Amino acid sequence: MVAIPGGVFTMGTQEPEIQQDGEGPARRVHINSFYMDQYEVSNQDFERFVSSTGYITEAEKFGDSFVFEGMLSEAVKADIHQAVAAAPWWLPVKGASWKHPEGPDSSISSRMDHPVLHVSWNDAVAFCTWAGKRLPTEAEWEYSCRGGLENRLFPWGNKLQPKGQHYANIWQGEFPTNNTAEDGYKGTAPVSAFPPNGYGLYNMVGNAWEWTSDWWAVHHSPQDLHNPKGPSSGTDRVKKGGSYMCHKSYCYRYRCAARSQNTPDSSASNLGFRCAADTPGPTLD
Ligand SMILES: [Ca+2]
Ligand SMILES: [Ca+2]
Repeated sequence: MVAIPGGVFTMGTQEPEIQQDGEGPARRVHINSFYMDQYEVSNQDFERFVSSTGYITEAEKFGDSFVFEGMLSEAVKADIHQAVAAAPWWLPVKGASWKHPEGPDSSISSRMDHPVLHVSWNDAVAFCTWAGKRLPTEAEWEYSCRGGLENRLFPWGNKLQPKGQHYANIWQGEFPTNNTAEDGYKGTAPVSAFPPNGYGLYNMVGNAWEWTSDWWAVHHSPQDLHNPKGPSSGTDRVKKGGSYMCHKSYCYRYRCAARSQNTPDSSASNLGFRCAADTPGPTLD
């Protein structure tokens, strides 16, 4: 984990790109020092948790999970006859889980250092609790994402590709039909890929979406806040950072101020997490 110094920052933005997501208004937020995982939780990390606890994820209990169509084999696709009307590229795949991210015929054996996927908010909380940690609040997550920079779009600044270099795993080409993988990755990348931000954190934007502890709401007080924890109740939890599936044309959410949501039992092939803590906590290595 990395020690994140306490401080005050501007959360959200006065120039929201996606109005309905509640990216604004910009507000001053004070954050106490805390610790943040340097990387997204990897398959290797999650396997250690499962082998020591016997934990069964919600996707495994439900028997299916959502997978991006572009990652599926023809055999798996031929078996599916329902889709999400608003996002037809999401297919519910029987047997998809963290161990089998694209369904039963897929495996994580060559991706142990990639982010764990198909973990619900409830699964993420179980992992962090086991590790002596907790999920970050949305404010802690965004403060971490900004890496000490004020009012920038991305963890490294305002330019998506400084000097033509890729700083995150997102989508190049036409979504959802043509993924050129110009950044080197069609799906997820290792959790240590791409340069870290000013706090030494990797893949805060892109790669896998990351759960936070907050309930979702789109109206925020413009007042100064100290260590906000979000609304006291709700139906969905906040996720941050976007994923390898994000393209500016339809999901410009690989920005620190961007946000989205899912129900706490949802899981998908682009959604993972990292943990935070008040003290450094036990190391898992
Ligand atoms: Ca990519
Ligand atoms: Ca991420």
